[in-house]
Amino acid sequence: VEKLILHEDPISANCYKVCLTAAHLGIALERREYDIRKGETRTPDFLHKINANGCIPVLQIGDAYLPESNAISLYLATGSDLIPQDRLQCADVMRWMFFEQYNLEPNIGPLIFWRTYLGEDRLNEIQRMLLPVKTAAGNVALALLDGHLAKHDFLVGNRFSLADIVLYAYTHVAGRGGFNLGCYPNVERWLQRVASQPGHVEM
Ligand SMILES: N[C@@H](CCC(=O)N[C@@H](CS)C(=O)NCC(=O)O)C(=O)O
Repeated sequence: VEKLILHEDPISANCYKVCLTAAHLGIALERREYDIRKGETRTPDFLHKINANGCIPVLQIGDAYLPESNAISLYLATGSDLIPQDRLQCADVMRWMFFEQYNLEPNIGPLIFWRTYLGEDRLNEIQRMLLPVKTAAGNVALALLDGHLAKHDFLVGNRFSLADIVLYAYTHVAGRGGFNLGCYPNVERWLQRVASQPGHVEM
C-alpha cells in the first residue's frame, strides 16, 4: 500500500471534503499544511513539484501528485460503496460533483474567504463588484439543491454516497459566506442527516 500525503490548508472546505471522504472509508492520510493566505502554494517549488495550478488540496500517492478535491475523493472512494455500482447512479454522482464545482463552490467558496478570512473592508474593486453576483448565483445553486432534497433524503439513489460528502463540504459552511441556510429547510435537514452518518468528522 502506498503512503498517502494530503497537501492542504485546514481553512479550506475543498480539503475538508477529502478528509471527510477518507474518514468515511477509514483511510489514514498524513497531512502537510500550507497557509494559502501567505501564498505558500504559490512558491516556485510548490508550482514545480506539487501543483502547477498553485492550489491545495493535492494528494501525494507515492511519487504521484493528484490535485482537485473531487478527483482525489473519487480516487479514494473507487471500489467502495460510496460510489453506486449502477451505471446511471454512478454517473449521477458525477453529475452532482460537477454541479458542485461549477455552480456551488465557485460562488460560495470565495464569499466565505472574502467575508470570513479577508474581511469585507479589504476587498479590491473586482471582489466588491463580484459580491452580489456570487451571492445571487450561490443562492440559485442552494435553491436547486433544496428543490431536489424536498423529494429525496440523499442526492443519489436514496442512499448516502460520495455526492453527499462532496456537496456537504461547502454547503455546511455557506453561512460564513453570508448565505442564509434558514431559507433552505430541506438542505438544513439533509446537512443534519449527512452529519449523523457513522464515520462523520467535523471540519
Ligand atoms: N477546484 C479545486 C479548487 C482548489 C482551490 O481553489 N483551492 C484553494 C483553497 S480552497 C487554494 O488553494 N487557494 C490558494 C491559491 O489559489 O493561492 C478543487 O476542488 O480542489
